[in-house]
Amino acid sequence: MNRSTTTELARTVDGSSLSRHVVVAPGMCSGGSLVFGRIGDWTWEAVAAACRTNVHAARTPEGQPAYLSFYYFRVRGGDAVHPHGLAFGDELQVTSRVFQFGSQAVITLHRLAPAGLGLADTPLSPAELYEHPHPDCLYAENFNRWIARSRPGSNRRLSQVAPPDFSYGALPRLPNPYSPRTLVGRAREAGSFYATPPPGLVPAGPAHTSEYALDVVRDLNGAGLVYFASYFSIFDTALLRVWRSLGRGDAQFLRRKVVDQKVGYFGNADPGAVFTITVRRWRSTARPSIEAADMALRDSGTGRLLAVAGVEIDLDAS
Ligand code: KGA
Repeated sequence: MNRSTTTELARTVDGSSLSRHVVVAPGMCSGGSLVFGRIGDWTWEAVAAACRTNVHAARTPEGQPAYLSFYYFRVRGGDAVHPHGLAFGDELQVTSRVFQFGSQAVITLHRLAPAGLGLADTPLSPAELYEHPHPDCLYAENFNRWIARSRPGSNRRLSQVAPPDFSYGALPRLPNPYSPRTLVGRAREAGSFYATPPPGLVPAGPAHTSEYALDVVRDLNGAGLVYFASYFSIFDTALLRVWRSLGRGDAQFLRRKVVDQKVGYFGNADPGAVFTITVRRWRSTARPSIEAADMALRDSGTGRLLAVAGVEIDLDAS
């Protein structure tokens, strides 16, 4: 079939949406963070197209590099498409839509549908993602804020600065009830997405704490920042240690089905940083196969909260 030899064909659906046919290739599927990296690339492409901004080489008004940084990343796995369930050659229809979120931020929503569902020409509405998601599809929500380094060469204090050509006025607005601002703000304040435990979740066992030394080979992106997708793999490294301590095997970890994952990014780090990661587990009383991990990543030297993650996994699938 000719189509399956083409990895991606993006087309603009309207001023705020991109649609593409994707054949899953080795660079976007694994038990790690590759798929999140790819979704993030689609966010940048969608924002570049919708805002007519050179996202990939953006500059502050003073001419310093500006980055469309990831501040919150949520992904919800579906029955057919879920983050670690993609295989070489799977065909997807990916629809991405960008929403305005103030003068220095954007929200981008993505639907990864099995190509056979025929959703290529169905626009992605916020109500679909937040209220009636298709059970087979993977949905992702990216909240990005424009940043620049406050001091050249240091990632420790990033500040909000949008490039002068960032044009967001024509974008649709995300309806207020769907805004992740309060959810993320609370997670930052509490160091947890589970400060108010969701109904039906009860603590499972004691908290685990481990250290992770920033790996400059794997964790930095081409701009020298800790790569947003690496936060996923750093949290997964901590979670895998917990699974091993429970006697669970690596094969089971690789087969895990993520039904929901949230990551909030509150700070970056420089080479030489060591992180302390705390993992608390929860289990569902209604569905015993559902387990949640509530994780906080802090700079070991200063105790500063850099990121928080919450992940819900269906153990039956692994
Ligand atoms: N609880 C406690 N303190 C809070 C808070 C809360 N809920 N909300 C805000 N604050 C504090 C915050 O700590 C800060 O205090 C001040 O209020 C302003 O917050 O001045 P202080 O004492 O430090 P605000 O307005 O949210 O700004 P900020 O957090 O200071 O700065 C925003 C950014 C986005 C710069 C910051 O959150 C940040 O650095 N986030 C990490 C972004 C990141 O590194 N993403 C991954 C990088 O990679 C990436 O994105 C790409 C593109 N990649 O890898 O390819």
